[in-house]
Amino acid sequence: MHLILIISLLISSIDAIIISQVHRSSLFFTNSSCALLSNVTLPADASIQSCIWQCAHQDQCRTAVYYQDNRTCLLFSEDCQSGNITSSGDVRASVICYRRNQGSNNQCSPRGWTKTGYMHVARRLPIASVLSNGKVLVTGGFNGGIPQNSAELYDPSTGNWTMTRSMSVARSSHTASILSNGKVLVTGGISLNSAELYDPPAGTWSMTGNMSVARSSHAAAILSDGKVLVTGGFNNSTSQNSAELYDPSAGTWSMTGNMSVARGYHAASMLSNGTVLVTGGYDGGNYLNSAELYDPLTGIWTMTGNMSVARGYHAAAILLNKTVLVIGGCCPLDSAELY
Ligand SMILES: *[C@@H]1O[C@H](CO)[C@@H](O)[C@H](O)[C@H]1NC(C)=O
Ligand SMILES: *[C@@H]1O[C@H](CO)[C@@H](O)[C@H](O)[C@H]1NC(C)=O
Ligand SMILES: *[C@@H]1O[C@H](CO)[C@@H](O)[C@H](O)[C@H]1NC(C)=O
Ligand SMILES: *[C@@H]1O[C@H](CO)[C@@H](O)[C@H](O)[C@H]1NC(C)=O
Ligand SMILES: *[C@@H]1O[C@H](CO)[C@@H](O)[C@H](O)[C@H]1NC(C)=O
Ligand SMILES: *[C@@H]1O[C@H](CO)[C@@H](O)[C@H](O)[C@H]1NC(C)=O
Ligand SMILES: *[C@@H]1O[C@H](CO)[C@@H](O)[C@H](O)[C@H]1NC(C)=O
Ligand SMILES: *[C@@H]1O[C@H](CO)[C@@H](O)[C@H](O)[C@H]1NC(C)=O
Ligand SMILES: *[C@@H]1O[C@H](CO)[C@@H](O)[C@H](O)[C@H]1NC(C)=O
Ligand SMILES: *[C@@H]1O[C@H](CO)[C@@H](O)[C@H](O)[C@H]1NC(C)=O
Ligand SMILES: *[C@@H]1O[C@H](CO)[C@@H](O)[C@H](O)[C@H]1NC(C)=O
Ligand SMILES: CC(=O)N[C@H]1CO[C@H](CO)[C@@H](O)[C@@H]1O
Repeated sequence: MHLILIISLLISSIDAIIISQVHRSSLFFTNSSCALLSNVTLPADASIQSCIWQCAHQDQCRTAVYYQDNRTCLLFSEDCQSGNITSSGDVRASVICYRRNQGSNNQCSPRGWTKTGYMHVARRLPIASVLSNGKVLVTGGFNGGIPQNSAELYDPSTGNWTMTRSMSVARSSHTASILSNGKVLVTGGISLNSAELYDPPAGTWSMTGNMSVARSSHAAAILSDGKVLVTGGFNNSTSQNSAELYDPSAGTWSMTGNMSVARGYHAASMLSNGTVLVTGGYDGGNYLNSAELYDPLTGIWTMTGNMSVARGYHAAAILLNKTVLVIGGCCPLDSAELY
């Protein structure tokens, strides 16, 4: 028999609604679709309220599950309900659905894809940047083959997109990098050597120094000193071996060492020791298996081991243990390898 109490109360100083569903003589499995944020063992004098308090003080927490028997308080990042946290058996537990917004539904989002708001402009090859305020800035890309200058912001809290000011120049196959001052540097695009900066609080763009070389389908990496390294790319149809550095404090570019191989459609990954690894790409005629390392202290590139296959238009990700995972690539590849 489940005794379900629904109590709504406002915790002072926190703009939130607590809905407490207290299930007694029940075992709650936590293999639900909700993502576990943390698992806290509360002290002996703890209560359900202490578990609510834990949740109320974590920005991402939506649901708390409290096991009375062993004072375990589990916090989840989504709105869960008893239907998702299956109950059976005879262990005493309490599920507290904590809701930050009265409007949010009292349900746990299933894992997988959920539709969210539509952008105002359809885009191929847009570039997305997560800003420090949590919003996502999307810039440029092609619409019907035409590069776009428009930009829009995604607000994760509402799922809505709003247009922000447009870039001065239409860009696709460009790069976007978040600087340590929170501004976003966009560089190049088809036949473009120009670069501009987006200021998130003001929502405005301003031109900054030009690169020496027009670059599209190039790659950018932020160095540990805050400078931005751009590498290769295409000036019209010619693949480039050069690389340049942007100094955010001066707003200027300077050439740095050339790569050994001219490449576009490659990937640049920042290794944990500050070295930049560039992998594969396309030189205008062939896909590339080669990889090279940039040393920011000397500005010199050195070849490193080849990948087992040539990859262009691929993706690279840094794993938590610092290993680099390169994935897929042109035409199309299902293989992946680790550096
Ligand atoms: C959750 O785990 C329980 C016990 O292991 C199992 O019986 C149940 O089918 C699982 N539910 C889901 C949705 O995976
Ligand atoms: C919570 O932590 C305890 C102790 O470390 C562990 O036994 C338990 O399995 C954890 N529960 C979950 C859902 O991770
Ligand atoms: C507390 O009890 C619950 C329910 O039996 C169990 O899932 C959890 O692992 C327990 N946690 C600890 C730390 O024993
Ligand atoms: C969680 O609850 C939602 C809403 O009731 C449901 O759509 C979803 O399938 C449930 N997920 C699981 C894993 O039971
Ligand atoms: C930057 O390059 C563009 C052409 O790509 C040119 O119109 C502009 O004057 C240049 N700006 C500076 C500061 O050199
Ligand atoms: C692009 O390449 C052409 C040669 O194809 C060269 O004349 C031009 O200076 C280059 N422009 C830039 C900005 O790199
Ligand atoms: C690069 O391509 C653009 C557009 O196709 C063209 O207008 C420009 O003349 C080309 N530049 C060079 C240097 O080939
Ligand atoms: C870098 O490569 C360019 C050609 O892409 C060449 O003009 C330049 O001299 C090279 N720079 C150095 C330092 O080798
Ligand atoms: C950084 O790591 C790379 C790849 O492991 C290595 O080749 C390079 O020598 C390291 N650089 C320094 C300064 O340790
Ligand atoms: C790397 O691959 C290139 C061809 O893409 C080849 O010329 C070169 O010898 C290879 N290097 C090593 C060390 O295998
Ligand atoms: C890092 O993780 C990868 C993938 O699991 C693994 O192959 C590799 O050996 C790990 N490296 C280290 C240094 O633990
Ligand atoms: C996902 C989504 O579209 N969210 C909201 C965007 O804003 C309108 C109101 O302008 C809401 O109705 C949507 O639910």
